Amino acid sequence: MADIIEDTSRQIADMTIRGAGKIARAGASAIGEFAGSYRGGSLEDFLADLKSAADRMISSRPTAVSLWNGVQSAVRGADGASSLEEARALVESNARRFVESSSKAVQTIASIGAKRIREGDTILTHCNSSAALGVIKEAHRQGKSIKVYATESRPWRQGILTVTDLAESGIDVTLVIDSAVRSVMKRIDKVFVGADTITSDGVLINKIGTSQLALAAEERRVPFYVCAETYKFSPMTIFGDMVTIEERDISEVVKPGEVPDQVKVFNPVFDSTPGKYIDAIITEAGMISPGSVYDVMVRQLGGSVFAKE
Ligand code: RUB
Repeated sequence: MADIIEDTSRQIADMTIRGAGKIARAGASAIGEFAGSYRGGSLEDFLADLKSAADRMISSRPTAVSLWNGVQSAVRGADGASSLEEARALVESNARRFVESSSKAVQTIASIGAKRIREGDTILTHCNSSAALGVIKEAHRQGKSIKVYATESRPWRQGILTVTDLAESGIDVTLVIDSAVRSVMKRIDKVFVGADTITSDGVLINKIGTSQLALAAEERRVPFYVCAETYKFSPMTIFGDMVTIEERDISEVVKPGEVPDQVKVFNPVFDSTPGKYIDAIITEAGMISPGSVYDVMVRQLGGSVFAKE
């Protein structure tokens, strides 16, 4: 397997590259680079190697459908090319287009989402989502005086990235441990989180603990917003496929020897939040209700959504 594919999938698997948007862009770029530097013989060889590269990339993290969508966007149409050169050029330009459009989507979400934030709002966010942080930072950039609470997000503590980013942007930010969520909800006006995957019936799959934010928000009638580019919508869920919830190594939770050997450790890293707890999903195509995900997906993907093998 080409170095670029091996290196990028390893960095995605070990979380050097993380966050659903970033892994999608990294996966698509790696496939584009793979095509650009391909030095094999025939078109058939290229298509076979491209398929292996795409499979390898997609398998690096199982939950975020963004990675699947990014890689599929990069390879789309290659099998209809009439020469190796045409196929390579197509994959390179597909990858570039995906990276550009996905970065633009994050900016569009920031400007749409910032409209939901009012002067004086206190916001809660979870983990480290570029889409959610884009919204919060855009509201601050517009001059709104806001406060943010950010969860630590055990075990990887992505909350440290979040509070550092927000503090460096000049935002008043407070770090809380994950189990403080229900307790701090009384201070919160709005919750903004990101998404790894959204199913066709509007269920959110995001960092473990997201669903407890949603429950605590529901209890206090605090609006709960999901910031998600539409490539986080999962076409496979239309057909009833379940989203795989990644479980990671127990070494992320306990140090060697810290607990007796017979203790089992369960480390699921994402959870699911039913659409009934979500007030709106902020996408680059506008703000939608969880119940509209299917329609948006069908409109965007057209007939190709039903072309599942
Ligand atoms: C990150 C996480 C983020 C989403 C969205 O989990 O759950 O909320 O990926 O991120 P991990 P973004 O750290 O395990 O990748 O909005 O940046 O795409």
